[in-house]
Amino acid sequence: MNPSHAQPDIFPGGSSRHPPGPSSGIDNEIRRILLLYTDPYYVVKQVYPFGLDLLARFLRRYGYHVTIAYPFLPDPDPGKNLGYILKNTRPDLVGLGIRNLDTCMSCERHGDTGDETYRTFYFLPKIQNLVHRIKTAAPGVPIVAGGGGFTVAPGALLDMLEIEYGVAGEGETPLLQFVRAYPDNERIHAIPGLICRSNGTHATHPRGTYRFEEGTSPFTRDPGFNYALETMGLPIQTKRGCNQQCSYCVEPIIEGKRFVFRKLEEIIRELKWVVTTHADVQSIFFVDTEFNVPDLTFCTQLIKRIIHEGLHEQLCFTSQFLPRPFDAEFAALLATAGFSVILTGDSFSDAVLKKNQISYREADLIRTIELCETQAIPCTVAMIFGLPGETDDTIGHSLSQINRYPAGFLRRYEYTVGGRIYQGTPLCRWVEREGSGTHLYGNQSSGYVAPYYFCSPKHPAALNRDIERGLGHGVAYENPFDDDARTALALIFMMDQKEVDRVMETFLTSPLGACARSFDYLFRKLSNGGRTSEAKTLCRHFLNALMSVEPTPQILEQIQMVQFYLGLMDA
Ligand code: B12
Ligand code: SF4
Repeated sequence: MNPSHAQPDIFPGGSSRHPPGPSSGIDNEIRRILLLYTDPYYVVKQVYPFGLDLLARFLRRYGYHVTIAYPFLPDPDPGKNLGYILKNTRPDLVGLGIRNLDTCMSCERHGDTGDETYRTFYFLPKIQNLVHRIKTAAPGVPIVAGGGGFTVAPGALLDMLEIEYGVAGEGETPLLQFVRAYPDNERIHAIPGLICRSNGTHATHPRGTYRFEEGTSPFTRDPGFNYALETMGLPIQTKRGCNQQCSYCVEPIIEGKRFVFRKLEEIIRELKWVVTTHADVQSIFFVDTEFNVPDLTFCTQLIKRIIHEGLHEQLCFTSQFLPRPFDAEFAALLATAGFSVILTGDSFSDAVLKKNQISYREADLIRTIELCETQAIPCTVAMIFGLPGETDDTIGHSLSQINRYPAGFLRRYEYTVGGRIYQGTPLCRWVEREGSGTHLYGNQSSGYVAPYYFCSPKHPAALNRDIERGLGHGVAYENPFDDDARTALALIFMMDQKEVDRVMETFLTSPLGACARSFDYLFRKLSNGGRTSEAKTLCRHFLNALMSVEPTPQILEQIQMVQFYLGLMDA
């Protein structure tokens, strides 16, 4: 019997008692934990595996050896990467981090799933392959799934992936409890938030109350994903939850309808930690559902503290915001603190907003757009066309407002077409009530895990063509899995994973496009890391490659830059 199973209680997170983990000397079957980031879209948009990072930090506190790994890089073959990861980590447990099921977008030119009405990226088939490979290469090792995407449809995902355990919602405490209880079924079945599948049925245990780990452990970010921190912003959460009911949205399901706030002191302490430890990080992404809900009190206090501490002189900030609540005083504070705003501004039509239970109205959206303009705050308005209630007239109205407040230096528009139907959302309930048929595209599957959209008044591809005509241009999401971009990212990833020899070997045989995209980052990391000899080799190889092609102004500029770097190192 596993001696740790003799423990009568299960420690909640943040317990002040020292918990018996492997570090306490008590034998425990699970010691090495592999947390696998299963997001294929990282290859296109490098979003840091923040959820897994919090889990790793928490479990390490209890003495477990935890590795976060990414199977879609550096080799184009995930099977090869996964084989390498499993061999190196020899895990006793694999945690599958499922952040996204798909991209939520129905008109992706380069998407891998769809028909003549929609096209998108659907990630689950790739995740299924990973699970299959894990089971073959590491038979008997328990697999526990979790993450925002998983929480949307836990039962259906366990079935689809043919695994037994998952965690809905926040994973720190349930995963610790699982690790300590496994394989004792009785104890496993008592874990809040855990969902277990056996013989085709699911046993779900209500989620426990979440609380942030405050002041208990040092902050960390995994250096193996450093590039994500420098490009997409370093994620920090100030609270969890959303009390709104926007018809299409899964976030109240993922984070809960009630807010759990962090202590301001802790957020400031974390920001100061970023400044002292991450010199190359310029931007913080507050990954809250919306930064300015439920009202302006908490976020205003935070921004004032940021300014008071002078943190705005070292960092800039981004987050998602609702158009209401948002006033002139708040906008002025955001501007002083150096915020960029991603505005959840689904539609300019009050009829559509109302029908979709969205709390703000056109007047709020316009006022916030104007306030951002007055305060010179960079603002991206994120819209959705085709939600219930959308007609040619409402679309025409939204397009005319976009043209009235056009995209420019500080203002951008992004839009998606159709509302992705996810299990448990008001939109899903509405579709189920109304019955199948009109305005539904994609595949209705168990748990709504496969891409499935509501789109009115016509199918997504046709509606998108209308919108592009109305705007006079497309708002294209350029996200092809481009070969050069992929190779460049693989090089960068290897550098973050400290595989310098492999970086050098691959760089010297990579096409110019990949070298050009990765050179800056690689050179910076090599020279800052004291690897001058490798930095010089990198420069010389890149210079030779640049000199062997047609000398366009851009190539000449790059040649000058590399010569400048070489000069500095030779001086
Ligand atoms: C902030 C955010 C962004 C930011 C990220 C910025 C940054 N620098 O990190 C931006 C705007 C860039 C972004 C981009 C995208 N996003 Co986004 N994003 C979010 C948001 C609001 C928060 C994510 C977050 O970091 N949360 C904080 C972390 C700590 O929480 P967590 O991930 O939930 O982790 C906890 C638990 O889930 C659990 N857990 C996590 N992993 C695991 C693993 C195991 C084994 C266990 C047991 C538990 C567990 O424990 C963690 C700690 O408690 C979520 C919605 C939400 N509220 O979750 C959407 C969300 C995840 N995004 C979504 C989407 C669709 C995207 C994009 C695909 C959009 C697009 N088309 O480009 C891209 C994907 C990019 C990528 N490569 O992943 C969807 C995914 C839905 C789906 N289809 O599955 C969500 C749910 C939003 C929505 N309303 O639909 N996103
Ligand atoms: S869209 Fe924003 S405000 Fe609406 S439910 Fe989702 S997270 Fe909350």
